[in-house]
Amino acid sequence: MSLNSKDKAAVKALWAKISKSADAIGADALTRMLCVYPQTKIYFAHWADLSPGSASVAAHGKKVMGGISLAVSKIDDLTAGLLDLSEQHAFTLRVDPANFRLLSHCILVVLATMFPKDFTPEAHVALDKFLCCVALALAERYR
Ligand code: HNI
Repeated sequence: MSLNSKDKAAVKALWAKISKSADAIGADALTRMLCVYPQTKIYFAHWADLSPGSASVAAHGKKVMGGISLAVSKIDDLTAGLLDLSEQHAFTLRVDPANFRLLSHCILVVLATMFPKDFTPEAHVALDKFLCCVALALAERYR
């Protein structure tokens, strides 16, 4: 899976429209992941409150979207750009990389609901490919 120049342009154009809402997107995507795929709660058992919209969920949603923002800026070389984050998820956090696709799916759902006009089929396919590439880059350091 690789992104062509059309995909990259579509991702950047969508990101330009949605990035100011990144915190809200992150909080909703994380809330959905924890609700729809409750097995993901295992990684956040140390938080005081995992309920929808809690301060921990909001703070972490913001961090995740910071990671997505970094990925957009490193879109031409995601493997190198996300290597530190991959290292952290693989060795410190020990997150099963299968979970990356679950969060990616939730991000897509949130974008579709928050930005129905901008989330055209073309934007959808570009973002889906981008998030697959992000997940692949995050899995780089696992083995
Ligand atoms: Ni993830 C921490 C980015 C998917 C579990 N994660 C981070 C941080 C960023 C980040 C950025 C903060 C690192 C730091 O503090 O330096 N995570 C991303 C991105 C994705 C992702 C871009 C995928 C799109 N992370 C996931 C998934 C899980 C996950 C799918 C588990 C289901 N991440 C964590 C955990 C932490 C974390 C756990 C530490 C949180 C904490 O509060 O201790």
